[in-house]
Formats: sequence, C-alpha cells, structure tokens
Amino acid sequence: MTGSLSIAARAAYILRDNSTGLITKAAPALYPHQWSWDAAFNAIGLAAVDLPRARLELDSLFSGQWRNGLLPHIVFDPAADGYWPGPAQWECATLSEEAPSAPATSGIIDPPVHAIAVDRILAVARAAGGPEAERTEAWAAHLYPKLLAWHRFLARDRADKQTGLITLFHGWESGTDNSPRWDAPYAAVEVGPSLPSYVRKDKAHVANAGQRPTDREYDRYLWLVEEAKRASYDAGLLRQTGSFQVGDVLFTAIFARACDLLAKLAVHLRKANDAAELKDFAAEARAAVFCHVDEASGLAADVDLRTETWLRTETIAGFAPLIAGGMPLELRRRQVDMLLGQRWAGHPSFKYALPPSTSPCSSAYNPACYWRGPVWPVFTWLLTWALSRSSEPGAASALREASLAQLADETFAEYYHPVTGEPLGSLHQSWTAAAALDWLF
Ligand code: 9YW
Repeated sequence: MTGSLSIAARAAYILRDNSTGLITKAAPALYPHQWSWDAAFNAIGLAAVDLPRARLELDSLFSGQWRNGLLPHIVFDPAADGYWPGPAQWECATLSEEAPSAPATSGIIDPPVHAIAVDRILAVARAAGGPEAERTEAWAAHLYPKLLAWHRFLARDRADKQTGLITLFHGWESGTDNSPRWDAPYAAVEVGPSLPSYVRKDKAHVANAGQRPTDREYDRYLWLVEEAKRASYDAGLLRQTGSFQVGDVLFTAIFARACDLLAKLAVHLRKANDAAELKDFAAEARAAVFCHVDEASGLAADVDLRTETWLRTETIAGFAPLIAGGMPLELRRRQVDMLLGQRWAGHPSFKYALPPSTSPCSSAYNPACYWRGPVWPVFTWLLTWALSRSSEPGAASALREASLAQLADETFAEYYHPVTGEPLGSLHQSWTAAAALDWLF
C-alpha cells in the first residue's frame, strides 16, 4: 500500500476498533467513554468512511444533553469502567434537575466544535449524493434544535458580561487541561479539606507518568468538581462561588465559528430569526476574541475573571483569532507568520514543522507533558480547517503535509514530542485517526 492509503486504512481500523457500536471511545483504554469535542472530531473522520456512523456518533452524544441545553463533556458508557472520576463521582442527575437520568454524564462542558462537524458531514453527504445525502439532510434538520439549544446555553449561561468571552469553571472545559495558560488561576485554587481521597487510574495507561498532569494538578481538578457539585452545576451559582473562573479565547473563537455555521444551517432550514440570533452570537464572540489580542506578542490572551488579569503565556490558544476567522488582514498575516515561524512550528529543534501546544520559547514549555509542549494532531487539524477557510491555503497544506508525515508512524498517538517526534500519551487515539482520515479524504 502507498503511504497515504496505508495511513487512511489504519485510521479507519482504529475508529472501528474503538467503537462500542453506539459511540467511539476517545481512546481504547485511557478514555473508554465519549468525550464531547472528541465525538465531533471523530464524526468528521467517520464521515469519510461511514456516514451513518458519523451521524450516530453525534446522536449518541446529544442523547446526554441537559434540559437547559448544556452538552456535557463526557457521556459515560455504562458498560465501561476504568476512568475516574466516573458517574458515581459526578452524580449529575441527583444534584441537578437539568441533567438526564440516563445516560450518565459529567456536569461540565467542552469546546463547541459540533456545528463544525455537522457542516462537514453535510458537505461530504451532499458530494456523495443519493439516499445517504437525503438521510443526512433529514438528520441535520432533526439535530438542529439540539445544537441551537447548546449554543443558546453558551450565550445565556456562559458569556461573560464584561469581556464577552465564554466563562469556564474548570480547566477541563477548555479541553487543554494542564496548559500553562491556566497556571495562574489554578495557583489561586485552594483545595478544601473535604476533598474525598482518590486513586488516579489514568497514570496506569501511559508509559511515563511525567506525560500526564501532576497529582497536585489533579487535586485541583477534583476540587473544582466538588465546587461544581455544591453549586448543582448551576452557572449562576458558580459565578458567585467558583474559585476558578476564566474567559477562554480559544473556546470563544470556536463558538464564533460554530455559530456562523449553525446560522448557515438555520438559513438552509428557513429559520430566519434563529439565523439572525446566531449571527449576533458569532459577532459578539468574534469581537471578544479580537479585543483580547495582546499588541506586543500578537497572540490572544485568556482572562482570569476573578482578578481581571490577562493571561499571556505563549500557548497555542493564542492563535484563537485564526480559528475565529474574519480577522483584519494585517493581524491574520502576523499570526500566520508567527505560527509557521521560529517561535512555533518552525523552531529549529523540531522534527516536524508543527505547532506545539506551548511555544518552545516560553519558560512554561515542557515538550513531553500533555498540553505543556507536545504537538496534538487534532489541534493541527483544527488549524488547517480554519486556515483553509481564511484564504491561507498554503499554510494549511504545509501543516497538513507535516502532520501526515508524522502520522506515517501509524501509532496515532494522542500527542507527540516536538523534538524527537516520539508518540506520547495514549496510542490509537480516535481523534488523531479522525484527523488523518479527513486530511486524506
Ligand atoms: C482527561 C479525551 C480527552 C480530551 C481532552 C484531553 C484529555 C481527559 O482527553 O482529557 O481525563 O483529562 O485533554 O481535550 O477531550 O481525548
């Protein structure tokens, strides 16, 4: 088999092997449930090989949606064990009337890439034509109100009034769990004496525990879950009591782009009022992202909402304006040059010219540890997706080619060491396989 064909075939096998028949596990052992943003990326990859499964992936995820529109960051597979904290720790249906009694879910959120997935699945189906295209149109119309409720939830419950940024009450909600972008707000989180004792299960699934968050970080993660439980997962209460409250530029940028696409679907479904509402959400979110670009570095900065401080660590989230799209030409050129330049993908020590999760020029850079330095192929996919829609096809294809060269090792790792190119974290990670499939489709 030629290189590309072999990567695509292997990626398709991984998505099949990680399937329970209803969901695609985020990873075979480390993450045996359905994570929200993983499911959206996985659905994009599945669209290339199996449209019914792509649709099912999102249907399964949305079966865990809460009555208030919240789309939880994990929908638990009742048959799976081995991930902690599980349903018994989250206790969502007991603590919140908004949560469904089944399936069991977590009570926090993940970045809203779902409308991006629906748009991609529709495009693939329309290009294929025939009965699958008709089924996919009907499916999208059926899913649409749930997507709208999710976006309305974010605009209503999570948009911060001062900054316009989407508020997170837990670093997990950003999807970039231990990124140094959250070091300052986490340092201010005081773990209470009532944190239940626990045994981490995640460390058993990786070659080296140094590739995962530390125990100190985990204590804080679990303490924030306790705080969320005490507030019955209610955003209004968490704004009064939460000891971690940040405005996330990356989450907000994804929301802006996803609102554009949901508005497009609303127009297609002849829902003019919804489309106008979604366009407003998009405009507000995009403006908030652009307002938080640090003039000196050219990167977007998150905000610690409790101290009203900008968080300027050089992480990949600083490229949020590229994800949001629609930025002034000058800023776009500056960001693209920086992304490909020596502070990022073009760093001379790197094996592949790919952007790491934290700049090698930052004092927080740790090339082997999770979101503190490694390259995440799924994030590279998101950047290529955005760049190719922002009149930057050259940058998009350079990143795509470099990532596919890396993925030719066929480990489909969760993340990679930028200098050695070594696969790290979990292997056979679903969203890494999905990214490869979409690139090769
Ligand atoms: C955890 C599943 C998830 C991703 C997150 C990533 C990691 C899980 O894995 O978090 O237990 O910390 O940070 O973005 O959705 O792939």
